[in-house]
Amino acid sequence: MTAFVDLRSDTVTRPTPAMRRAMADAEVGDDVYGEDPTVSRLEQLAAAKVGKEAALFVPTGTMGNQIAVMTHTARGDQAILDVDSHIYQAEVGGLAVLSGVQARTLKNRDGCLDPAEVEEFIWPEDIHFPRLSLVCLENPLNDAGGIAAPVAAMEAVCAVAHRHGLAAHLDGARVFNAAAALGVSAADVARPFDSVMFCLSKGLCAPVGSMVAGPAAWIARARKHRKLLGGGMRQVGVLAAAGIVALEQMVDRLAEDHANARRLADGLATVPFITLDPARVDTNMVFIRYRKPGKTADDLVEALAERGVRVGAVGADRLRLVTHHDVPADAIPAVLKAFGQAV
Ligand code: TLP
Repeated sequence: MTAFVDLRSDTVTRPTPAMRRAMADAEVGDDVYGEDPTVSRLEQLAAAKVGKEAALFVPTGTMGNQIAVMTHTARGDQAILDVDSHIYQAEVGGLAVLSGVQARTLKNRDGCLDPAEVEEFIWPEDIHFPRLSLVCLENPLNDAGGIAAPVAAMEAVCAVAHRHGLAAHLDGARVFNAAAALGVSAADVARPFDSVMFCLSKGLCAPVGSMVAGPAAWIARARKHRKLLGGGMRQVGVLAAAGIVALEQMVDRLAEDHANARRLADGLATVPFITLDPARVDTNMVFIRYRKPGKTADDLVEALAERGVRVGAVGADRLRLVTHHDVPADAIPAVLKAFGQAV
């Protein structure tokens, strides 16, 4: 492969040798008939990891979130979402297109919605009003800097939702990063929610796949929605096998990515024209501003690429760097040197 240090996302991680071996050896069957033993094993393991009754293997995080929205709502319903959330911002309007759900957005404070603001949004029944049926949170909240909101903050929002008969879904694409940052288990992070989606294909290095978890009867309905969306896969144990390795072997090392992100943030804070708040680096993401007169984030992306470092521009002057398994600790000084030259 290339000599690039690729910090664009943890989605760029490649499957580990143990995953490739497990994939080659996987016992498989037709999963639409419920006959793939490796998928069943992954689903049981995944449910246990997030403390839910059952889980469903889905191709992507996007499909997992959309299945969750579809399973919690009816057409014409409203959902309360964070304006910075992936479901609202980065799933191509799927909730409107696929589920006929209207988004009502609020802005998070430090990575979590304010329970009082959520409660204000919940109007009493009126013949004119759409039914409000769902609140979605995201932890860690990617676009807010990958910050991990404390469990108590999430609990307070879920308590409001439940008091008013709304369901609560967690986009926990990186729920194990949140858990590591907070010093709790993924089950603790997911506990206040009715359902959770998490990805195997990001920091956990599986090539493909995400999980949706929740009560068994709800997962049975979600399974039907997965089929509706074309996500019913056949001998998919070859992919689930990598997912099992992801959950068994790759969770405990995420703290290394967090330590590397912090090293990166501390170093970047001393680079001219770059601003960031290292105290906001909770997980494996570092968001920075590049403010050099006459230059844009895209210019910096290009100058870094010439020096073997890939980062992503997420705005005119904003960039995101994500640490992961394929960025070892000893790559960080080289990245900082490239920044020093590129600015
Ligand atoms: N995030 C990707 C991009 O889409 C932005 C990334 O590089 O971070 N929820 C969250 C919080 C996510 O960050 C992502 C992917 C998803 C859902 C969707 O997962 P996939 O890519 O598997 O559909």
